[in-house]
Amino acid sequence: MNIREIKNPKFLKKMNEEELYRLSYDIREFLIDEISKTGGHLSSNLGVVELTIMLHKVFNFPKDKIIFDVSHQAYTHKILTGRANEFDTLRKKGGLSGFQKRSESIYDNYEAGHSSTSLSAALGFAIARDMNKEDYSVIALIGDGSIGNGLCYEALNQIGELSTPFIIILNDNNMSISENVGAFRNHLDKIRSKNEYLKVKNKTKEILNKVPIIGKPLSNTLKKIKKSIKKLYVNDGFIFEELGIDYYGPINGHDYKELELYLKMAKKPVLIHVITEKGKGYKFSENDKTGTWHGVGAFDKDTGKMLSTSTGISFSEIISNALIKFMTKDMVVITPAMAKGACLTKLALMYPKNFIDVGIAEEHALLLANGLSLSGKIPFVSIYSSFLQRGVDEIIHDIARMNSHVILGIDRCGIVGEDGETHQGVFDLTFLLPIPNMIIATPKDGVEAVSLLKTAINTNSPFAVRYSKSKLDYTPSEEEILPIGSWKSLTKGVDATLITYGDFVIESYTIVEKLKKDNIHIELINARFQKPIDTKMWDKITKKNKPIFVYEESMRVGSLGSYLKSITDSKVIIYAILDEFVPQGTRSECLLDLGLDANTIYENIKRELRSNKNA
Ligand SMILES: Cc1ncc(C[n+]2csc(CCOP(=O)(O)OP(=O)(O)O)c2C)c(N)n1
Repeated sequence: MNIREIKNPKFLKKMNEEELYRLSYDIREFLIDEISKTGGHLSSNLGVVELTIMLHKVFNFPKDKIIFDVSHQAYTHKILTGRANEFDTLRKKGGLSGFQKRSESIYDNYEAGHSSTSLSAALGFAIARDMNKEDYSVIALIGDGSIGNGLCYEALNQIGELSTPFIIILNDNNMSISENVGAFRNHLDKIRSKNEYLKVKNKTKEILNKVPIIGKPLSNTLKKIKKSIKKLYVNDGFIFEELGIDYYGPINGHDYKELELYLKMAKKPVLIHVITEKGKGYKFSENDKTGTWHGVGAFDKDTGKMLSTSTGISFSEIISNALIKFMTKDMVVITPAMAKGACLTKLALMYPKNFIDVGIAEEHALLLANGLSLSGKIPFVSIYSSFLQRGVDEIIHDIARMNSHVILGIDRCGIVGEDGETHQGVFDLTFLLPIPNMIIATPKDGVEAVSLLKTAINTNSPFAVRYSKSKLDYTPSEEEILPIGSWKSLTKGVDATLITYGDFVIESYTIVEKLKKDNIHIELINARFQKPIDTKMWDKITKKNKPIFVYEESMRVGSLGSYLKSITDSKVIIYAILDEFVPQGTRSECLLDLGLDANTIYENIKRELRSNKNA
């Protein structure tokens, strides 16, 4: 079948089992082909092809509503809803989003990117439906990694007490990005491996063999089957049943007959436990336990070789190597399910007793760290900037208020690019700056990153070290403990001061050099600490009575610049992100669109200083 010609999912209604299997084969080929060129979430999507097809066959979207959790696994949904033709633009500027996107299609009811929001949001849809006395199904599709997050328990707590029709599909591939962790994972393991399960499976097969289900509407026979299958599960005591949610499963998520039977039965609050194989259909991603194939860049589909063009070493890797170097018996490195992305797998293997993967549980990670710190340990929480948004209260109410020695290694700060709005690391400074006791620092390069980490380990305070996704040239050198709050003057200049930090320091050198050619001389300051500030240096800067430019890869409101502006009468001009969400694109494309690329800043500073002279 020509996948690109699919306009909507109506054609599925008439398909028989054989045709459906052929379609899943074609979709997998298409996905491997397209993702090998653009990059994207490969394994999660290969795992849910049959499940998504059967959902579209059984339900009538968009009248029925489906919310994909995270929505990184919604590619087959995009294909079936007429977006296959746009896959060559996947995750590119102006192109198809890697997640559900309401502006893309009437079939996308919700948007995510962060995990574990689907149950609560879908419940909102279901309650609104009941209030309006409407009749349609609401489905939340969530993975076994994402259902481990605390948000889901808040939702389940309410869902279990309702009798409104609401369908949860638990897509269990026994994997988060890498192997899933935790007691809930163990519970799902137990369900899967229970002897009763096999008994149930055989019985189900027997029943299925008696009825040719594919294509038939929900009939009386089916209702009877539902009753007899249901009976097989009674007394299992699985957590969902205990919470008042009908549980069906585990079922084979690659078997169309099974999928159709169970999806058609779903009424009332029900959880259907579907077992799928992450990465199915591509030999390199099948059985990948490390998460290598979860999210990929472009790759050679025949050899499985990644085609990365970027060279250098990432801040994540530099920090992780430094953690290994500085490791003591009292240090504890914590990750909320991001060991692979944060380059912590080597450390985890070397120091299993000093490493904790808490699963997708950012808020828990922070409180756990606080408890460890109050008991004399030195916790380092490695966390992506955008995922830290979840933990604001834990930082304010717990860590900072108790002035605990918790180190936050805030990864993916600034523009992250292809994942778009939900993943840009542009808010953390805004929410951290007003918090008392916090020390906040952003290194300009690898050497400074390691020095800041050493400083954080040796400073008894909440300490955030922020770093970007960039890859760098890095030659290790002896790290030093930096005076808290110290800035560094990098170039001399009498006409103005340019204050910046992080990756923008490099861009600023270019700006300063270009201005020199125009006979404009600027003092460049590396404000490596955003809190506290270097008050001595700040006094000197303000006394010059010359314009002060602050250049930041962060939201303008709540930026370092806005703080500095609030404490001086000098002219402070801030170049930062205005009041908007930053869409997907490469980092340079995003910066250009935001007017934050080096050339635009150079032009702006030049214009500003010339008009200042003329005034
Ligand atoms: C709050 C939050 N933390 C971390 C992530 C990064 N992340 C994206 S997908 C994923 C794994 C999800 O696992 P699961 O729900 O089992 O889905 P699968 O990919 O296995 O289908 C993680 C940790 C995220 N998107 N949101």
